[in-house]
Amino acid sequence: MKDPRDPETRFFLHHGDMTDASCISSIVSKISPDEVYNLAAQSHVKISFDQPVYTCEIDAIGTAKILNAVKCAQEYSGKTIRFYQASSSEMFGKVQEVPQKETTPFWPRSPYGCAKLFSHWLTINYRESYGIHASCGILYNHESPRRGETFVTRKITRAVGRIKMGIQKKLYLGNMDALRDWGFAGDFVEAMWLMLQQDEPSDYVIATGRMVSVRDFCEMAFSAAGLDYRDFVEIDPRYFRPAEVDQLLGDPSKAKKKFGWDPKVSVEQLAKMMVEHDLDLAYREKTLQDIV
Ligand code: G4F
Repeated sequence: MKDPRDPETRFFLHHGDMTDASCISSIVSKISPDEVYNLAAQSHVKISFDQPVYTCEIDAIGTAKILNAVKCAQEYSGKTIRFYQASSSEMFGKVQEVPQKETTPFWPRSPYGCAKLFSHWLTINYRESYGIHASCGILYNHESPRRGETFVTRKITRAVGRIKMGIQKKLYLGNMDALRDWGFAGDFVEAMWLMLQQDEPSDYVIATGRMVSVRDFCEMAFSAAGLDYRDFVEIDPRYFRPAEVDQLLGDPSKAKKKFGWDPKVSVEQLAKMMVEHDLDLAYREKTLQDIV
């Protein structure tokens, strides 16, 4: 008998590819999951302008493949499979209302935003057409020390660490006036799970309800290491986007009311957490450089 506490028996990785409908289908029918979280994406907004077709293949058509696999598996086995779709605040783009809520009209400003909007509506369509327990989390920017290094918060905190350790001189950024509602990924993932524990599926804005600029985030991150960002940050037009989302501010009151969700980590705490992690990383980098 397998020990259910053994991670080896509780966690398996199955190889798959979002472009391959047959493999997605066979994985879903083979494992017969209770819950499916579709976080698969080409998730970088700037890259989506350079790779629009690939972005749509994964972020839009990929969702159609997973949803259809869930529908077929559910029809075949009779078992309910709950589905989470990672919708994005990027769908609000040129915002039609401040703050944005679940009923705010969408106006995406990038191939990424357009692809996510397709998936958002397709998820709602599967819920309405086939009674699938499918919910969309309209998540605002969520960050942590695990964030990819080409997203602006991590790019900044990586630079802070490296500048502090003397292995980087400058940080080049694009639009520092962009405003975002940044939260901690750990808090936001809890909201995803809570959504699927509800009796009825629905769509929820997940945000902190506070908006700060890229410049403000720089200020917080550099000062957490005792530095003044103005001494190190320069603007490089390469990082501007063909169309920008100037501001995003979410109203998470539906999630709070329905399942008591509240973010616990402030943007100041988040910046400090990421800087501490990246100071440590840069220290190790520097030590390695000094040895070899
Ligand atoms: O960190 P970002 O690249 O995130 P963005 O574009 O807001 O998208 C992220 O959040 C979305 C949720 O709203 C997700 F759906 C999406 O997958 C992703 O996780 O850029 C944030 C802001 C932008 O306005 C950008 O123009 O920072 C500005 N920015 C300024 N300089 C920069 C830079 N962004 C990046 N990546 N690199 C820069 O040098």
